[in-house]
Amino acid sequence: MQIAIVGLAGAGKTTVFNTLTRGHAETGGYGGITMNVGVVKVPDERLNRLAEIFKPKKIVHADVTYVDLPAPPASTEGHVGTEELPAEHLARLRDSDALLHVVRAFEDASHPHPEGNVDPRRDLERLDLEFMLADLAMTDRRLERLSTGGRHGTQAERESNEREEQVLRRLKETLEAGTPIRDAALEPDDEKQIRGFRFLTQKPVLVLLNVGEGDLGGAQALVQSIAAGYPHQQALIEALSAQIEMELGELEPDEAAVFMEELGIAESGLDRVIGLSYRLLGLVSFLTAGPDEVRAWPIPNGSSAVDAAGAIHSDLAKGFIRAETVAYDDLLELGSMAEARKAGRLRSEGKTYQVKDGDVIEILFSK
Ligand SMILES: Nc1nc2c(ncn2[C@@H]2O[C@H](COP(=O)(O)OP(=O)(O)OP(=O)(O)O)[C@@H](O)[C@H]2O)c(=O)[nH]1
Ligand SMILES: [Mg+2]
Repeated sequence: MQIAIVGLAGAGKTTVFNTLTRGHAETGGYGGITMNVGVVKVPDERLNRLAEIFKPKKIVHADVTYVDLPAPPASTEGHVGTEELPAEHLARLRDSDALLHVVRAFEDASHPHPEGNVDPRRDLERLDLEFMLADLAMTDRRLERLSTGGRHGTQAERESNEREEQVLRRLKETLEAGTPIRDAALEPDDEKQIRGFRFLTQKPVLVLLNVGEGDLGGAQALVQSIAAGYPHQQALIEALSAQIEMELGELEPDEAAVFMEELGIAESGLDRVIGLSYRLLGLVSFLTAGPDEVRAWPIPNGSSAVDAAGAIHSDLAKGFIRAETVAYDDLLELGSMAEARKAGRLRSEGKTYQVKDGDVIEILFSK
């Protein structure tokens, strides 16, 4: 899973990146142009508990790659700012599974907002607009190409081109109406047709309002007021103080716990953002456990046992026989696979079984 951290200049993107990756990338550039990439293990207490039972050689967490991107230049007549990002940055952005959109909501007199005042709604809409313009430019280019070359080829190719043209025309209307593609409610076949474009406004988005350290008390009210004017699909809105979270991340865990209690922060920003990303992407984790490793595997909610097998290795999906499955809580209560089996809690599930978060699974397969 890869998540792109996006936002206008000076919104706090790199501060959020440092919080998530426990990193020390340089902040305060106000229009910085470097990209930072970091891989974060998804915290999962269950793996530690399972390790006590299985004593594996290693523990493997699910991981998330965060990419901290510079703000795109503002679009002007004839220029789409986002497309002027360096190719490597743009590729990372397009390859991401979701966006983490950081919006400045903190006041700081020593770093005045370039627009003269702090206005999270305006800033949120501004970057959204930039991404809509980027998607529109891509749609227009493809439609242009289809209109000149799309009538050639075999019958199947022509039909596919016609269908693509229909979907793209619809998306063009959607974007021109100021609506992101994620709101377009595409049929699965249409979605498949345009998947290769990796449209920016099709990606699920987690909007993070970066509030000042003194404003945490009013953060939920701000979230609600912004959310009321943001009726989009696959969008979550949350608030945190990136500055505080980054400082917390630099403390020893027990010091951080004391500090968090004083500030009334129940869960660290890292845990919260990762949990929200999972929710946004509709992911759950199933677990595997044995003497070699104890491991968490993220899969889309609703995946079948054979999908889970495929997440581990395509051979396991191909030769799938059954999935020996026990719920994490049952395994923990009974203490071992053998006891779980005796108690009848270890189930033999077939290909179509719908995997649940925390299922501990062993795939039996033929080679
Ligand atoms: N007071 C306050 N300052 C913050 C907060 N978050 C970030 N800042 C400050 O705002 C400035 C910009 O933060 P960055 O994290 O560098 O922002 P950015 O979005 O990465 O900026 P660019 O990459 O230059 O576009 C830095 O001086 C940060 O210390 C916050 O929650 N409160
Ligand atoms: Mg930065």
